[in-house]
Amino acid sequence: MTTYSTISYDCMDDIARLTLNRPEKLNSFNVVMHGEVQDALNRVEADGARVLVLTGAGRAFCAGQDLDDRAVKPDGAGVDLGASLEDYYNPLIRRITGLKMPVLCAVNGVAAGAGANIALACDIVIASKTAKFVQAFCKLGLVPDSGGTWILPRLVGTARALGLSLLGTPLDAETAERWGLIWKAVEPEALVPEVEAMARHFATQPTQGLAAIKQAIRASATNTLDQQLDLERDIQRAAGRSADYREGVVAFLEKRAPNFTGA
Ligand code: LHQ
Repeated sequence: MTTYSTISYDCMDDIARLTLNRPEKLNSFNVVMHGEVQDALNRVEADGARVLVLTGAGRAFCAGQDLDDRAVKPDGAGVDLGASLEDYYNPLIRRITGLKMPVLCAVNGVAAGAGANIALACDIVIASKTAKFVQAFCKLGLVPDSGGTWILPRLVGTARALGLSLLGTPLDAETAERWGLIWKAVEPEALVPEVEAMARHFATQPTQGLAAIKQAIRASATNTLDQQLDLERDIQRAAGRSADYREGVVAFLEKRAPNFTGA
C-alpha cells in the first residue's frame, strides 16, 4: 500500500475511497496533492474497484487551489495559471468523468473554487446540509475552471450559472439539491452511512453497464439526437454481449437476485 502525505486512498471489497487530507488548509490543492491524487486515480481500475468514493477530511471538502502554493502565487513575471490547469486540474476532471465506474462525491463541508467543480464532475454528489458550494473565482479575477463553465449551465441553467459565477455567493446544500446541482443534501450524521450504502450497492452492480450509462449521458451534452441514437445503439450492442446482461436476464426469469461480476 502506498502511503501518501496529502490524501488517503484504499480499495477494499471493490470500493475505492479517496480522501483529500489537508484539513488545516481546507483540503486545498497544492502540487504534491495533485500528484498524489493523480497517482491514486491511476490505480483505481487496476485495483479492481467497482465504485470510487471521493471526500474530504475535517470540516471542508476542498477549498480549491491552495493560494499559498508557489506554483500559483502571482509574481512580477506573471504566473502561468493555464499551465496549472493543463497539468493538473484538466487531467483530474477528465479522469473522474472518464473512470469506468460510478464516482460518488461525499461533500462533507465547504467546496470552493476548483473544489466545487471537482465535486460537480462526480457522477453522484451527496452533500451534508452543512456544506456549501462557492464559485470563488470571481473574487480573484478568475474564471470558473475545472469544467465549471461547462457543467454549471448544464446542471442549473444559464441564469443560475451566471449568478453563482459572477457573484461568488455561497450556495447551501439544500438549495443546491433543489436547483439540481447535486443529487441530495442530507443531515451531517447521515452523510457517511448514505454514501457507504450507495457505494456498497454500486459494488454489486453491472459495472461495465454503469460505465456505459455514464458515458452515454455525458456524451449527450454535445451530441444531436441522431448522434445519440447511434451511440445508444453501439453501446447497447456491446452491453448486450456482457456476462452481466446475461446474468441480469437469467436472474429475472428465475425470479432470484442477480449476481453481477462487473464483467
Ligand atoms: C486557504 C484556502 C485556499 C490556501 C482556505 N488556499 N488557504 C486553478 C488554477 C490555478 C490557480 C488558481 O486557481 C485555480 C482554481 C481555484 O480553485 S481558484 C479558487 C481558490 N479558492 C478560493 O478562492 C477559496 C478561498 N477560501 C475561501 O473563500 C474560504 O476559506 C472558504 C469559503 C473556502 C471557507 O471559509 P471559512 O469557513 O470562513 O474558512 P477560512 O476562510 O477562515 O479558512 C480557514 C483557513 O484555511 C484559513 O487559514 P488560517 O491560517 O487563517 O486558519 C484560510 O486562509 C485557509 N484557506 N482556503 N484556497
